[in-house]
Amino acid sequence: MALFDCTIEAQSGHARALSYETAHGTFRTPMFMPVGTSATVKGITVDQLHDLQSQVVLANTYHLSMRPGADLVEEAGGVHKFMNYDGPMLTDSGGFQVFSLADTLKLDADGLTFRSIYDGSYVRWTPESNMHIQEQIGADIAMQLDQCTPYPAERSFVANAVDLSANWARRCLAAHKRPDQTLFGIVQGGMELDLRMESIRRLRQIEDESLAAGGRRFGGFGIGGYSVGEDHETMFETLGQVARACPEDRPRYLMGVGNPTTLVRAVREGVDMFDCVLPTRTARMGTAFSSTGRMNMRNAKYTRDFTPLDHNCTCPTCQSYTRAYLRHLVKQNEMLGAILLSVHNLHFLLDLMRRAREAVLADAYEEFCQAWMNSPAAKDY
Ligand code: PRF
Ligand code: ZN
Repeated sequence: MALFDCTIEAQSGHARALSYETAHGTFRTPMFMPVGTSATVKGITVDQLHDLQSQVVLANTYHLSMRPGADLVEEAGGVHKFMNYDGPMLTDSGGFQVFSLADTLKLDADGLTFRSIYDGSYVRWTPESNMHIQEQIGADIAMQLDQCTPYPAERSFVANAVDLSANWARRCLAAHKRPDQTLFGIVQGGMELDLRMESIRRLRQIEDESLAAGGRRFGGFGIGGYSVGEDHETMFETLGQVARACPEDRPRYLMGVGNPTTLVRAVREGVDMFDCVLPTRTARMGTAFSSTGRMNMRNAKYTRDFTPLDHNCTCPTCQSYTRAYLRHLVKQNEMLGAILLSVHNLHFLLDLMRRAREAVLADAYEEFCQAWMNSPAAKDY
């Protein structure tokens, strides 16, 4: 297998099981990617990630380029060496962080200027400089610089973001050179189906022109601009058509979505990859995912509950610790509480996607989906 080869191993309805080659090993979809914003999945060691059979870790260009800086990560030998992780990694471009975190943001045709959340200093990014930073960080997959629109938004504003993101996609693809790293394009267009289709048409055209000129193609397609405040049904009105209009022979990655029921439904629509801070962030707030729905571990009903967190879970936390102990840790703000719940929540989503994959391989995805939707957990997410 050559680098960035993508094999469709099975399909069940629109749901797919892919395998994808990177310089740090093969990953298999459907797949959830834990978020390691600052080159760490908060509270989790790389050995624990390995034990959880996590496949790809996502890091953020925005955060790493500010602290400790892309030069330092490069000097360390790249992000893998820096964080002692040898599996596949992906960096988000920071397009989303800039638009969601920035208080002062100036956009022009050439790029954007914003103030760092770390020290208020002015930062200037162009598609070219962003590609250089992501090459310095050195993840296996880089994402194009894009403009994610909020919801609701004026149609003309969304149309403009589609145009800008397409122009940046062209410049990112032309500037991207690192041979052991691939670049994903990103689809925008808000909730407007025709703008989404226009965004995909532009990405395909950019790729054709690049290939004709002896350049590279996109390694996959990010689907951005969803989960920005709209309700789930609004997203699902267009998501399936958008996912399936992306090239069939490469991964489709729904960015920033981690709600278990949404994952199960999005896979049915033809989405392959997901990332989200939800499992680790909710863990730090004392909430556990479970086969019966969300559990707030601060709840007094767990005070004398000496049973495992989730009877149906095989994770290390559920093998060894009781609800009463976890409640105590969370109530006391002990860091072990956040760690043990993070392990459990990550296991929950990683395992859900492993089972989704098994269902696709058995051509039984519809049954898997129905079983999930009928389970007590489904309504809670
Ligand atoms: N663009 C990028 N990263 C993202 C998003 C996006 O639209 C989203 C939207 N849910 C999450 N992360 N570059
Ligand atoms: Zn567990």
